[in-house]
Amino acid sequence: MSWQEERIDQNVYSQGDPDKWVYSTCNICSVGCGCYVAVKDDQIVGIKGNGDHPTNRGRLGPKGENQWQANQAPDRLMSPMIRNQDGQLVKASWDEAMELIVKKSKESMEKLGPNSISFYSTGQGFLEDYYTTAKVGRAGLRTHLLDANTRLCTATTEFCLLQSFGADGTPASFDDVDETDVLMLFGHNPAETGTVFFERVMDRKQRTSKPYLIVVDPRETLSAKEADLHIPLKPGSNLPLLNGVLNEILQNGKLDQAFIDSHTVGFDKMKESIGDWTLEHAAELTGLPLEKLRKLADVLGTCDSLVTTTLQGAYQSSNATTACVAVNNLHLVRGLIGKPGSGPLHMAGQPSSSANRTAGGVGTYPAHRNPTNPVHLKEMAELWNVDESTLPAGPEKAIEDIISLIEKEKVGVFWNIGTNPMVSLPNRERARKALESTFVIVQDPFLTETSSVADVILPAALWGEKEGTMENADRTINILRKAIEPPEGIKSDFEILLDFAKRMDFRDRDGQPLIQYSTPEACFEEFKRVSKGRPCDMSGITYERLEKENGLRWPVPDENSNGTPRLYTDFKFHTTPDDAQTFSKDQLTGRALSKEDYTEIGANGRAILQPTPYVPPYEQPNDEYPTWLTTGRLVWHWHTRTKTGRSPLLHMAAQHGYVEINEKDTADMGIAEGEVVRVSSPRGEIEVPARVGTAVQPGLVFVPFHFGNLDKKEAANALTIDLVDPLSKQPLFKQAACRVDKIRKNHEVKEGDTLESIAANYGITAEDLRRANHIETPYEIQMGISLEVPASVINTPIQPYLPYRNKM
Ligand SMILES: Nc1nc2c(c(=O)[nH]1)N[C@H]1C(S)=C(S)[C@@H](COP(=O)(O)OP(=O)(O)OC[C@H]3O[C@@H](n4cnc5c(=O)[nH]c(N)nc54)[C@H](O)[C@@H]3O)O[C@H]1N2
Ligand SMILES: Nc1nc2c(c(=O)[nH]1)N[C@H]1C(S)=C(S)[C@@H](COP(=O)(O)OP(=O)(O)OC[C@H]3O[C@@H](n4cnc5c(=O)[nH]c(N)nc54)[C@H](O)[C@@H]3O)O[C@H]1N2
Ligand code: SF4
Ligand SMILES: [Mo]
Repeated sequence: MSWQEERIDQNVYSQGDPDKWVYSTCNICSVGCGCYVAVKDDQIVGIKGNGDHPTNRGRLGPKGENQWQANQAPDRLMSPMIRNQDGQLVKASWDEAMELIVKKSKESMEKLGPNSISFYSTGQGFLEDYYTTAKVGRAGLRTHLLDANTRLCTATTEFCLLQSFGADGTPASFDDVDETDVLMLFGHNPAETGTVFFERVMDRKQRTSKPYLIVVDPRETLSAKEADLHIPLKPGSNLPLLNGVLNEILQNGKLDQAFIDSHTVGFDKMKESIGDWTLEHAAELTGLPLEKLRKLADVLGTCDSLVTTTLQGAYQSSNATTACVAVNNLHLVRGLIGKPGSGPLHMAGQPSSSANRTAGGVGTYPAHRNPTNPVHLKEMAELWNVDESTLPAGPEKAIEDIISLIEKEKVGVFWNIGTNPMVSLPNRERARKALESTFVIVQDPFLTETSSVADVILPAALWGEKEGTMENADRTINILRKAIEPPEGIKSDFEILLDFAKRMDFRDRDGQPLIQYSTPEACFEEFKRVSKGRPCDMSGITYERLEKENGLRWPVPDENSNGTPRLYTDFKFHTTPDDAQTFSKDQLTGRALSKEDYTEIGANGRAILQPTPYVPPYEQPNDEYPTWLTTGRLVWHWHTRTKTGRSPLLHMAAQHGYVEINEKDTADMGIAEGEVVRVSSPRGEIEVPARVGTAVQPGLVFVPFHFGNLDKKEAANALTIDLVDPLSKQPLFKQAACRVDKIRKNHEVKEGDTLESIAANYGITAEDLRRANHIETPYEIQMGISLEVPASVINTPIQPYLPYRNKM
């Protein structure tokens, strides 16, 4: 059973009732909560949850409730800008900006060939934008350099699904979470990153004590605090954990032999690849006690239903795709997929990153078509009415590949839409140098850190000011209606792309304009035709239905279909070569396989049990950098804070960067709460206050990545490593080696010094000085002794957060 009852959360600042409430969807995270936008005098004045929406039954989280304040921010971009000869960004007209882009694009195509223009887009736009990017990019410009911040986010979702099931699309849905006996959150902290989803889990758990909750996370997160079984493994040891546990289950667990025989291939190879993994070996590499591993193997090996979610602790970690494939293997050998309450639920993060993968705005062609399969390219050419030979083919190019191509001067235009790579890319110093060397377009509602490398800035309309659809983490397509017109002079991403296509005069085979639609709805209708017969078939969806029925899960093959809450109920997978979205990759090296290789696997509709070879983390703590660094999120902020930093409440709740350190480590190092310390890695360093606690294990520190101001030394990505997973090419944000150093001065105590006077001299409080030196009473200081004075102390607290409100 889902939510026990609806509860309408709302946050409205309006004198008198709003003039209207407009149907929409929260544009923050991948949970995809239904909402209504309050409009008064043509301004957005608030938001409330949609009580009829099955995902949230009216609930909203703190970011959901406060997102609309960014629309009102006084510093929104109101006109395009062009960098002049003096290096200054100056206001320009749309015509000037777009003509410059057209000129640069043509120059680049002429000089460097079509594959020299790169779109780097987002997981926060609309399906219609992504489909248009795919068509403009591939059939218009004929470039294969299409990627998005989804590479940093959910590339591993896609690749682990491709490896095991042949196509993207997560098997289980939130409905299965409502039914399952056991829920395993694997590297996923929804209490802070999917608050309404976590409330939904806890709403049921409080009433029925189900599901049994397992949380696999090196930190004791707010989610882990609610777990029946918390697995605080060492950073980077997901695969040793899974290989050990799975091998144990193969020996002693309840296998579904009939399922394995009828619906999978590759059992022997998979088994062989983990044959040496004893629980003892797993215990050694994960740092976990043997009893914990036995307990985990027992629960996972015997439960009658199981949903496993994976997120960044899996995707941005060592052996990312392989560990997620191991999760798929677990579900397959137990036959726990395609059945009520069972299946992997490989999550998304951003509100529509899944839509970008579905619509073909990143690596693969629209509607899960394989860019290395001539059959699929031919279909695409027919659908777009273009010459098949003009469509770029081959494996995808990821952002880190594109950065390398920029460094080799092979990219003439880099078009950045709805993402802020100067804060979000790993090893940002390298990325900055690369982007400074090419022509960069930044399309964003605000001036961001990435504007510093922009040659042209295009101001984009925000959520609430445009119409379109998004796909959430469980394949639900939701609609967002336009609540208000954007401020004058601002265009939506969709309109900007259409304008570009028109100015470039892209044509189809018959000499007609390549893009013939002019509204998001007409674009969606075209995408429906493109999706027909594919795994994500949306033929039965209309904008009207999406609003009336509060979202629909694909596939929706016709108007009589109510959508598909669970994939693979017939145990038929997308693994016949001409159905599959991929010919898959070698599980160890990531080398793309050929059609012949894939045909040889002989899956033909059966799921593939892939081998799961282990590779130790590339960078591990060492003498110079003895500490593990991990990075991630706080409940109060959204990524690079361009929206949440503009909401007074969210800004006040967490105002600056910090590093969280275990209290044992701070005691050893003599670091006081709030004391500014230096964290350095082989790539760079930051100086941020220490937060002392027990949530991180000793030997590990956590830095939130939300704070990336170029003028401050607090960006997590000054430290992270630009190493990617060989299959998904997703960066390894969750593990690097670092060191923490005190940045202290010494003070020789002289006659007349008091704690107060010394502290005042250095601009800190006497209390901070006392704590930094473990002084119990003010009388302990004597002349001649040397006191350690923290460089500074910043003690702005982070607002505590209660993970679910039913508790109150
Ligand atoms: N408040 C908030 N919510 C968000 C976002 C946001 O910015 N702010 N962003 C959204 C987006 S785009 C995404 S992708 C999601 C991300 O959502 P999550 O994945 O839930 O969030 P993270 O904090 O990135 O990472 C999750 C956990 O991985 C753990 N971890 C680190 N190393 C390992 C490891 O080796 N193994 C395991 N098992 N775990 C490890 C970390 O301790 C962390 O608690 O959140 C979405 N929701
Ligand atoms: N160290 C570390 N780094 C990470 C991660 C981590 O866990 N640790 N997580 C990674 C993950 S999972 C993600 S998803 C990325 C996120 O990283 P980014 O995508 O770079 O972060 P955002 O702040 O979400 O950037 C979105 C941008 O789009 C703009 N925007 C908002 N609405 C619109 C719109 O409608 N149109 C346009 N054109 N622009 C709009 C915003 O103002 C903002 O500048 O960060 C990644 N980087
Ligand atoms: S859980 Fe996600 S989608 Fe729902 S209100 Fe919060 S941020 Fe928005
Ligand atoms: Mo993400």
